[in-house]
Amino acid sequence: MVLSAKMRDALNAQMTFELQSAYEYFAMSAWYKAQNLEGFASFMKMHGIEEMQHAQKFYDYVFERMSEAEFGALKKPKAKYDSALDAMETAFKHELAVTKRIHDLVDLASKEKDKATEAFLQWFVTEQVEEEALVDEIVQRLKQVGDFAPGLFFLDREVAGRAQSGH
Ligand code: OFO
Repeated sequence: MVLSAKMRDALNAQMTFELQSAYEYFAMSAWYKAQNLEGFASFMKMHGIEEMQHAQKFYDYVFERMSEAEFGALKKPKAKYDSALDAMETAFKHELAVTKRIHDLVDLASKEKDKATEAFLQWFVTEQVEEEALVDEIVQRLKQVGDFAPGLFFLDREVAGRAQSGH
């Protein structure tokens, strides 16, 4: 069944937002790299790649529903942060915004009586719980470390391991 125009536009907007998320995380990765924090840089790069895969899921789904995918414009991502913590807190806030958007999409699907889209979105609902928890955990660790440089170096290596294992 073809998507309703409202549902199609909302899913396309989310596809663009996922690409914007990737863009923000790649820019964050570049900032971490410039600070010689390679572990955080790879973590953010992996996160950016995941966001591109999320965009791909929306893209494929819109086609599966015999509707047209439409790309919106991307904004220039933020390039400078005050600290490793500032960048990670920004990522956390961004994930909260994603969660809100996904939940709004579920509400719209339910209003449109679109059961298939509601089911499709459940994967994202679960994924957001995981992503929020993961980024929050790193924010909390960064808060514990504070300005203690050796602690930050240690955490950077730990986060590098996370980026490799994907968790
Ligand atoms: Fe990090 O989230 Fe996509 O959906």
